[in-house]
Amino acid sequence: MTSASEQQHLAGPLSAAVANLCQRLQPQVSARTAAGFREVLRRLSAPLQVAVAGRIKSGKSTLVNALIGRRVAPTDVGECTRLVTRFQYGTVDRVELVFFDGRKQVLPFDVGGMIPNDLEVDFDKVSHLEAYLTNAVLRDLTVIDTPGLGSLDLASVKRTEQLLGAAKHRKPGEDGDDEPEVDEESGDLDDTSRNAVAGAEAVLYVVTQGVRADDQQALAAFTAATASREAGPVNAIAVLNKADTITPESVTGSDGDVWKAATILAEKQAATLKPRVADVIPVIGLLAESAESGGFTSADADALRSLAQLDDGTWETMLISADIFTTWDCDVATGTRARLLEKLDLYGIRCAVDAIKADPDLTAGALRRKLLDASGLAGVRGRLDAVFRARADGIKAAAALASVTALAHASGDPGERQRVHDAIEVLLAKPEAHQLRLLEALTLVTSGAVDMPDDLAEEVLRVGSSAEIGEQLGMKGRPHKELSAYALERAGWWRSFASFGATPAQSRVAHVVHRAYFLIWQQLRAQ
Ligand SMILES: Nc1nc2c(ncn2[C@@H]2O[C@H](COP(=O)(O)OP(=O)(O)OP(=O)(O)O)[C@@H](O)[C@H]2O)c(=O)[nH]1
Ligand SMILES: [Mg+2]
Repeated sequence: MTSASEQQHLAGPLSAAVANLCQRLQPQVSARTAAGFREVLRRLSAPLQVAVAGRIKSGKSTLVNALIGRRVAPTDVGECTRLVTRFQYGTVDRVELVFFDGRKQVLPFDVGGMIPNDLEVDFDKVSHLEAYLTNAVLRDLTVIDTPGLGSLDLASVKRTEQLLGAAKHRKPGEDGDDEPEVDEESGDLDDTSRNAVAGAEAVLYVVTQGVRADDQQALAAFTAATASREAGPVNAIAVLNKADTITPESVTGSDGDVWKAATILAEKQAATLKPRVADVIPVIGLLAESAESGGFTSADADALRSLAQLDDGTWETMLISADIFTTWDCDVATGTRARLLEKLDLYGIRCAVDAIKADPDLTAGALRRKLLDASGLAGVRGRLDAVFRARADGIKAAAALASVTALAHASGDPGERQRVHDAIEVLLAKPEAHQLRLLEALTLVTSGAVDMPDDLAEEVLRVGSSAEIGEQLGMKGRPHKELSAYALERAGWWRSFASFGATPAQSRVAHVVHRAYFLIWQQLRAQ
């Protein structure tokens, strides 16, 4: 069966160039490598694959629901949360359990329209879940919900790594009929494909208050799981989730404001996690999920209106803790209050009641929008668009090229490796494909593979992570003439750095940066 997502077009000219390269090389390589290339081609035409990763219970599934706009991933306890679930676009809502032997079993949604929490299957045999949903967001983004990294449950971790790293479970017929033979012929194909078609091309990393020292390690674990692909500022952003649970009093400069405290903490965490991630954005996943996925109802709005009638003293007392909130004697039923807590938590409830007090005529719809605003989801969406969607072409093409290189290396045939290498060099020498080389250089620098002085690393990051010339030069809005002169000056500087003073590894990066500036200068001159 072919899902709608597989009929998507390529993300842009860079992906098209790499697809073209794969197609041209196919007749010149071994059957095994060619099978890998077919997989790369399939992946190139699918939407960008974004994995939502992070520690256990950091709110990954909640955020996935908010992003998709539907409460479909089970949150809290249950078996599903231990499985990787890939949410992709489909013309009919459908969930499939995928077994390690490639078998699939359709799962019915539960009464609430969610993926069922308890699966009556042999867990050891299950690889992952594939969810096909009609939600428009998934047309150009496949979202992969993962079990918590750093989880003590080794089996879950292994499954995650396998899925992020493996391409074992293809749909029948997808890779041509010769595929199974190749598979039997060589036990290596799975490993090769694992490198070639690692599941995630980008990562949304979920942290909560106080990045622990081993969160950095968890991020590195993601990198390891994506095999040949590094996570870096081009393809990784982080969110500081559960911002509502931050005690503002513990954050200097917050003036007692939760959101301000979250923003300050997010900036601090960005300093810790950079340059592994582009940004750390505060968000309240729970509020976002309730407001965005139909969880917040007019009955909830009515209950909040009743609560808004309480006198200030009672109200402040009730908000001291979740326990007091549910057990305090008041007209709103205890069950209703528990439900509100589950959907909004104390901070969301306070926000909603404040909004009602400020405008007693607020409709349920308007209240829902207020909660959505308070959740910070728009900020996350904005960054997803700016970092992932806008760069999907570059990210996908770079990932595919890394895969092609890995496939050629794994072939064990020096002639084949050289042919692939030469073809890639020809591709990268073209001005229009230079962006790929720049992305590669950027990743080398930000991952620490190539050591650069901080100011130079910063410059590589700036030039490489934007497609807008003003931003690349760090001179947004400045006159054309200034931009042009600066680009030329930096081109010259990087060229001499490449020749004098740089280590061989730095020199390779410097050549790429030099050429990037040169191409910018050429482009400015042509305008
Ligand atoms: N207060 C608050 N609670 C949240 C927020 N986001 C998620 N939660 C709660 O945190 C708990 C865990 O959320 P999940 O989305 O299941 O977390 P997860 O990271 O997917 O968990 P695992 O998959 O088990 O690792 C749930 O009870 C959520 O309701 C948030 O922004 N604020
Ligand atoms: Mg989960």
